Amino acid sequence: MTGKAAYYITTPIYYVNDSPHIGHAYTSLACDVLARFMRLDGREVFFLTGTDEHGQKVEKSAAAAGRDPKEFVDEVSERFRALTKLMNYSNDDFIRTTEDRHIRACQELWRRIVANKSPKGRENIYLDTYGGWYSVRDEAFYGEAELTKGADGEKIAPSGATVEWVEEPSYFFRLEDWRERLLEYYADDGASDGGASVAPDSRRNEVESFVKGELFDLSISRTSFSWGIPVPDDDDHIMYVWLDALTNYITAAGFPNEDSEKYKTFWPANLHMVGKDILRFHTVYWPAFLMAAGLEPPKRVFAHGWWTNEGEKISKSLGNVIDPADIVEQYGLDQVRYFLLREVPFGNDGDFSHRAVLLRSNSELANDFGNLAQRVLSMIHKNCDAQMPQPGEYSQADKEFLAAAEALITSVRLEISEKQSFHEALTLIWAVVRQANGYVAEQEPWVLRKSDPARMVTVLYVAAEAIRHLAIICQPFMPDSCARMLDQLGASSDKRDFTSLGPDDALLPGTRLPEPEPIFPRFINDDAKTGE
Ligand code: ME8
Repeated sequence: MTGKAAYYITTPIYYVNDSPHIGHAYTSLACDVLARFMRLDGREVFFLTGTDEHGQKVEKSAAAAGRDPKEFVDEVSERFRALTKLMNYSNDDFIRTTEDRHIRACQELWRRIVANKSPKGRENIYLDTYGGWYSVRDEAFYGEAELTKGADGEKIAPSGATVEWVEEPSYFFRLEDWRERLLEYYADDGASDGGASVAPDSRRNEVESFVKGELFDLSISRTSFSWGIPVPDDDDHIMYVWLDALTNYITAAGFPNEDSEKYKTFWPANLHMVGKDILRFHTVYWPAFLMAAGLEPPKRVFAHGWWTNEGEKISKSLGNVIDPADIVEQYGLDQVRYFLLREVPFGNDGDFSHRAVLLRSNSELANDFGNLAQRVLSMIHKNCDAQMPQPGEYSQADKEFLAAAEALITSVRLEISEKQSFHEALTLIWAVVRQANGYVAEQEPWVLRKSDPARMVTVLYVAAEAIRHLAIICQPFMPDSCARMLDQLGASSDKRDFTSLGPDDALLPGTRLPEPEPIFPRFINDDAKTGE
């Protein structure tokens, strides 16, 4: 979709019991690329990330560290803020669930859910006693039938986490009454407005069959610990951490001030990006809570897959957690950003391996793209007096090649804005990168230098124009490297958005060019470094 409609995109807010790892970096990276893409496409964007700071898991982690919970969350939250800087995310806000604005929003949401009746005319929330299994690690309740037996006879949740028996007074949300409304919500294919409400399709099928099955009322408050947001008018209860956490998305949009410009502009959110493990919370509980409060559900939830490390599940106990700071230091930020979105079809699981990062950095970034720019710019520098040359008349081959570069944005836009197929978008872009290399190889400007210097100039200009298109379109993925490439091309800094694609804002002949420098280094495949 093009046009100027506002776009609100969110990452999950991260639990502050942990340090940032590659999984956290991945979800937010996908959002960042989408946010940058939408801005370059002329849309007003609000990109939110932040930290999820309440609940039993965080309370336990603080206690284990011998710290007061607030002091603990203040410190750990900063690590996630640092991640946003490290990864060069362009988030517009960083929300913390311990902030007053959020506590206010949660309590108001609760009140509204209480004030409204369910579609079956019943109270949405009622007080009872919860007796059942709870996993602190997942912050989730499980039915007996979902559990398996561990090695020592302990009960294990489908996620692999252990569960404990919980019995305490609790408020319940009448989830079952919202089944029909939820099914209608999943059926909306959103063809004119950003796609289906749950994506990819396999995930939509998964939640649909969950909701068609037996739906238990959801326990939404806890009484056996205190690190959470008090339930309005009943201080003995704190809200279930997922109800609290999910509400962050409307807090940041200005709720409960629904008359605010921000709320009117950005709610409902266009896209909640999540990992597949938290699909149910976002596509069942969250829309049901919102509908019960009389608010609109998000337009779309996209669940991506999980990363393994060199074939193994990533876990603290295996000691194979990948710290984004380490790989950024080793390979460079834009190389990591490119790799994470290129390596795996977005939505599928994928494996991180040093060999794969090296291969892609060397062959696709250094060889295919970096060399292309370096060769063309060096020839211009040497043979055209370090200025963007004035091209002569275009040949048929020039026209066809430039037309392919100019058409690229249309197919890339479809893959990114509507399908979140980042890998497909990169495949399409790289097809043009390869076409550009083919063009230069075929036209042989180094031969033309002697035989037909005027034609050489045209060839170099056409190649530079194609590189400008590629660098503009790649900006969301690799902002710093593309900015450097556009600087080297002498592309005006206010002509780098998608409206500048096409011939009207073409590179200006006569522009002085700096000495070209390689943008993407080649990595030596050092066995010691890869551990292979
Ligand atoms: O779930 N590969 O927070 P979180 C890919 N606080 N993604 C991974 C991953 C991996 N190996 N490991 C984790 C929470 N993730 C809640 C969210 S939102 C209202 C509350 C992803 O810190 C995971 O799928 O445990 C999730 O999207 C994100 O990291 C946050 O995980």
